[in-house]
Amino acid sequence: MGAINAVTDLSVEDGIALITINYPPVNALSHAVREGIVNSMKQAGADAAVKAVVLICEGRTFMAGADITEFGKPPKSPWLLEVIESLENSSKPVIAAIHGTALGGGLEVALGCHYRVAVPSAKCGLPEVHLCLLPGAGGTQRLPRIVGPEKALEMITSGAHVDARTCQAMGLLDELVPEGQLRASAIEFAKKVVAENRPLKKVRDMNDKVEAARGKPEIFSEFRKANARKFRGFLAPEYIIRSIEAAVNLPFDEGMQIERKLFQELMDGEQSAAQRYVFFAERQASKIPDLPDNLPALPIAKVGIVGAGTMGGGIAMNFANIGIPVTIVETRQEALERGLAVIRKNYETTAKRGKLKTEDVEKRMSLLTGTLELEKLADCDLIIEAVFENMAVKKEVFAKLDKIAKQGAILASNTSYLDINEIASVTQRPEWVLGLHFFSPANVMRLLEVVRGAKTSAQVIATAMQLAKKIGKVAVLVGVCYGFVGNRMLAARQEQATAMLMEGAMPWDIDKVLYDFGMPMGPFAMADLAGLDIGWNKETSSSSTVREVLCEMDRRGQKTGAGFYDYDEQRTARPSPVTEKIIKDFMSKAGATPRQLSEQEILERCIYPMINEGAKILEEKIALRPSDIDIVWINGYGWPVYRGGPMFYADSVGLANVVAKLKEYGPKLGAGFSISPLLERLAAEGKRFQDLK
Ligand code: 3H9
Repeated sequence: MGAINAVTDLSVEDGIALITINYPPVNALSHAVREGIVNSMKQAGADAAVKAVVLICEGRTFMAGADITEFGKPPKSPWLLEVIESLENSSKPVIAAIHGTALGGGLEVALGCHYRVAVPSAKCGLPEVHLCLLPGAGGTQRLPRIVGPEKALEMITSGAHVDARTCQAMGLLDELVPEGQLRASAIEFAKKVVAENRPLKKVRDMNDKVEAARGKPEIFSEFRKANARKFRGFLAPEYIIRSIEAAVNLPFDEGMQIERKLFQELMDGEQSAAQRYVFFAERQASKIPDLPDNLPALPIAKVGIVGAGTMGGGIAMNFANIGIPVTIVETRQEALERGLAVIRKNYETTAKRGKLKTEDVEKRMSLLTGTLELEKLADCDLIIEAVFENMAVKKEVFAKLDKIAKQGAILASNTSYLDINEIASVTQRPEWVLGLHFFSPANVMRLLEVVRGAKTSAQVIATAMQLAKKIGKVAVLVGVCYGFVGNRMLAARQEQATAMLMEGAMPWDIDKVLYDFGMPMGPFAMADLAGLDIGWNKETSSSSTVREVLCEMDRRGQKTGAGFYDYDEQRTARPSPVTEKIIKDFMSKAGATPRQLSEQEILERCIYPMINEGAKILEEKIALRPSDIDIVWINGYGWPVYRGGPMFYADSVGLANVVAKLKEYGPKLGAGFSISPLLERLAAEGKRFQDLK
């Protein structure tokens, strides 16, 4: 007894063997962990003094899954299935003792144990779907046997982390034990199992729930139908459904074979490669190479927001949600009241959907203070300006804030395009100034572009990155340029989409191609949603573009019932003959002959110029790494995660192919278009963006 290997310890207390795994940070089931468990089980099995076994983890969590870093490498025995068999086939009861998160392969290991106990703060889940996988170590076969196929479908296709109490209610956990006393309580539980001579409960043999669902294919067809929108484009949910169908219709061992086959197909596919890449890309984004290690974040106990419009209100909610008081400043009382009322309505809607307790609506609202005096922001640790997108206006606000804000306060602008350095220049403290570019709706969208000015201090950046995580955002550090990473690339796409209108493609043709690619909507549907009059000026409008003409006709998007599309009462979009005529009139005035653009051309002309712009962004060091650009597009613009982001997508298409196509389309791409030297170099060298170090 004692150390089994570098990550596993085996000890015996009062006849109970304790297998303790210690493999930081998340006890992922790497080879050493698997080997440690199997060897411990052998020893515990052979030791006559051992009556039962407890499997427990050190550190912040129970096993959080298979080791994702091992995927794609040659598998090494013992495999996870052997580990689980060694637990399930043990002649002595095995109890999983869970804290933190038992996820993926970790939960599958726990399902291989005869009993499961957990502390109330623990969570269980099978999140493989987020990696475009299915639980491949029996999860799709065992979970339905405990919780029934309906709940298993929900839990595995959503990948949700389910809290311990709900798990106990579903029968997934046998007992909850006091917080902080897992080890002692699990040993007590094991002793009870021995004393009462309880049976070795093997989940594989629990057939009641799956048998009850046999001959009811509607369980699956209805689930497919109800979730069709949510699953659009994703492979894994359908594979998961099929695997659970096998659990219902076949004996356990045959179901396991189906699970294995489906798992392997997913693992070998492009979607899983993309989603595994995104998993690490997201974590990489928070790592800033030139910040000193362990630079402490500044405390942010009070936040000020200038502007109670859609953005300001949404931003405020992020902080109220985590208990940070926010003071919101407006220039007019009615605008302030309207802003606060919108926030309240948002919270109430969430409460109505059961996602927020009614008392929490009041609690959060009570953290928000509205005022008309900028001076009230004097004691804020962070002030975020969210006023009209105009440099002169923003400068005026910052000059005032510089006089009002206390020393050591961070001053942020929520600008989407403007030069943070110019904004910072009107203050005496440019090192305290940065951009925090939230995406609309700011309380929902996960992306935060943290814009580093030329003088922004390291500590201010570190604080912003950590704060972003606290409010549930994915932060990406970007440099100063027009539109930063996201909107700058969006502009490249928009330019092409607009140009194609003048060649014969209609807005709905272009939107359809991007929707089918997996985007939530195309550029014209997006423009209608945002409002066509953003940046439009009635006084200077001169019917010079399709968009201007639409605005002049009061077709300003969804809010006016018409824009590029016509909308009915339910806001369902229909292609508009009015828009079509406007476009055709423009074409005939320009003497252009419409032609049929293929879906391939539409897709390539929308996306390849974006990739090219992304490469320029890398050359100019506006983004730290290609994967950061991908994280921006996935979290800020709904780029389909199963395509890994635009830069990953470019790698999978092949950079030489991208360059060849850009050259072919060259004359159509506009006078200002040029191919990025970085893109051209990588293509010539046969390299990928992922090879950039
Ligand atoms: C699976 O199990 C397949 C099986 O069904 C079948 C097999 C046959 N492996 O997120 P954090 C690293 S698929 C390797 O920042 P948090 C992560 O990269 C797996 N590494 O912490 C990071 O490294 P670094 C199913 C992993 O507290 C560090 O741990 N399981 C793994 O915010 C900290 O991570 C999942 O999909 C892993 N499995 O969140 C669970 N997990 O510090 C995936 C994490 O170098 N994990 N790392 O950047 C999570 O959801 C979160 O990490 C967790 C902690 C909630 C656990």
